[in-house]
Order: sequence, then structure tokens, then C-alpha cells
Amino acid sequence: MWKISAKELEKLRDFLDIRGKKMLFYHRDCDGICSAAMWLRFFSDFEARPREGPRMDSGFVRHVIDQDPDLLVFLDLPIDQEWKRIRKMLDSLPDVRILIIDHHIVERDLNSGRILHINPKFKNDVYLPAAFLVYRILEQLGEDVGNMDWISALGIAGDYGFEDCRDFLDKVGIKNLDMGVGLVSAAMSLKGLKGADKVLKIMLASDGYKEFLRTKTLGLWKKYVDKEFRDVVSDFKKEREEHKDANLVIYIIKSRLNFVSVVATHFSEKLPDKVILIGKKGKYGWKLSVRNQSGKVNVGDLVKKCVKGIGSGGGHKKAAGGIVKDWEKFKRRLLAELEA
Ligand SMILES: [Mn+2]
Repeated sequence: MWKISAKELEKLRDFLDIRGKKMLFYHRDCDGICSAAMWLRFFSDFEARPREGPRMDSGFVRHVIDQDPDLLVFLDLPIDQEWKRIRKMLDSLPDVRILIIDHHIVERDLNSGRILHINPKFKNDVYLPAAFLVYRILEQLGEDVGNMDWISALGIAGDYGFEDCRDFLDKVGIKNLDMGVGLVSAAMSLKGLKGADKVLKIMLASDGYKEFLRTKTLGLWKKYVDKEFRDVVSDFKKEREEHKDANLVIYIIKSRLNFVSVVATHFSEKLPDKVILIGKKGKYGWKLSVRNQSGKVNVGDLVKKCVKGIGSGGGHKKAAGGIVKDWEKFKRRLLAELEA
């Protein structure tokens, strides 16, 4: 079973001894929220904020520097993609320590005297969601994690980590994890970052999985999102763009809801051999999600390549996302790559 090294554990303990201002940033998806919920159950003295992704604008960096934190924790966020901004933070905050617990494709090893960067991909090509990593790390710290196994399992399910976490999930033994994942992603789709924060608070207050599933607000939100989702599915049938040679299906979402990645996952399950590209025009550019459920095409690498100079993105082998300024250019590049 995966664990961190004795040296990493020692460094982590040193970080956790730090007094002062502590900030926690977590990815706003199911895996990220579950990771944050477990963390906060043991270390409640963190100010927690969801993040859309690893991208950091100068406003965010300034905000963090203004707060003058002593410890920063990033969960489920591949901020090694933003190493230049991290360097700026380190330069401006001479005492700050940074802990990163992540499982995305690594761009850069950020480990140094003041950064502890944990990612199982440094060692081997496993797919272990952050909610699994956080659970195991808390366990290694000697915390009593027993009654939180449902939160870990929920995060793993949210990120499709069934294969490499099979033993753990079998031990937890929850059959209807998809129901919880549905509630969490509906909150995100409808309410964005505020939804993530709300789910986190509910999770922190829930006594167990059954209680979590019975949350009224989440149930109502889910109903609303489900209806909107059905409309998207029927629109997909009419409006999708098929590129046979590239084995690619493209669809642009018109709904105002924030569910690009959920829709991408849905259709990638229906069409596992296809590469699926879902896009949506937003305030800051085109949000996009790419999937290939069969794993024949490494969409994490593919997206990283195609967004160069026009945006940012990346992710995992079977699932990736990003944001670009120029949709047509991204599409052309993607087609060229897939046809090659
Ligand atoms: Mn994740």
C-alpha cells in the first residue's frame, strides 16, 4: 500500500509544528473537496479556499503574499505547473513553507528545503486520487482516520480511481458511491466555487455517508442539474461534430451551468473508444475537457501540447482539462495531432 517515506514524514511533522497563519487551497472537484474535508477534520486552524485549477494569476499571488502566511497547503492542485509564481511567493515570504499533495502528471519536482511536494507519480505510474493520499498520510501521522474512510472513498470515486484503489474501496465496502459523487458535482455545476465550499462544510458536519446523502440542499440542487443535463444530452445528439479520421467527437455546451468536465466524463463512458472534446465559452476564455476512456490516447499530454501559447491545461492520461483564448486554434491543433 502506498505511503510516504520516513524522511517525508519527518519533514511533514516539522511543517505541521509551525504556528501562525495557515492557508489551504484545494481543487474544487469531488476529490479535492474530500481531501480538504479530511485535512480540516484534524487541522482545523487552516483558512480553506477552493480553486478552479492550478492556474494562478498575479492577483492571487499578491493576495497570498498580502496575507503573509506561515504555511500553505495545496491539495489536488498541480501547482508545479506554476513554479514561477511559487518562486515569487517564496521570494516574497522568506519564512513560508509549502506542502503540495497531488496526483496529476508532474511537470516539475518542487521539493526543496521549504517545499514538500508529494506525488506518487515521482516513483511510478499509478493513479491514486488525492483523497486516497491524504487519508494514507493522516494514517501515517498516527491520526484516527477510521470514521473518515467514506470521505476518502467518495473522493476516489469522484476521480475514477477504482483500479489502483481497488483494495481500499473493497475494504470500505460502500456500494452507492456514485450517488454521493452526483451530489457533489451538481453543487459544483450549479454554484461553482461557492458550491464546493458548501459541500465541504456539509462534509465536515456529517457523521457518515448516509447522513451526507440525505442533505436536503444538495438533493434539490441535484434535481435541477439533472434536468439541465438531460437537455444537454439531447442537444449533443443533434449538434455534436464528428471527425472520423481523428476519432474525435466535439461538442460545445450552451447551458449556463458549470459542468464541462461532468459532461465530458458522461460521453466518454458512452463512447469509450472516442476522444471527446467538450468546450464552453466563458468570461476568461474557452473552458475545455478532453477524455479518452479507453486510454489509447494520452489526453493529458495531448492537451498540454495543444494549449501551448494560447492558454493552459493538462491532467491525467484518460482525462484532461484546460482553458484557451483561441478555440479554433486549439481545435486545429488537436485534429492535427490526432490525425498524425
Ligand atoms: Mn484529483
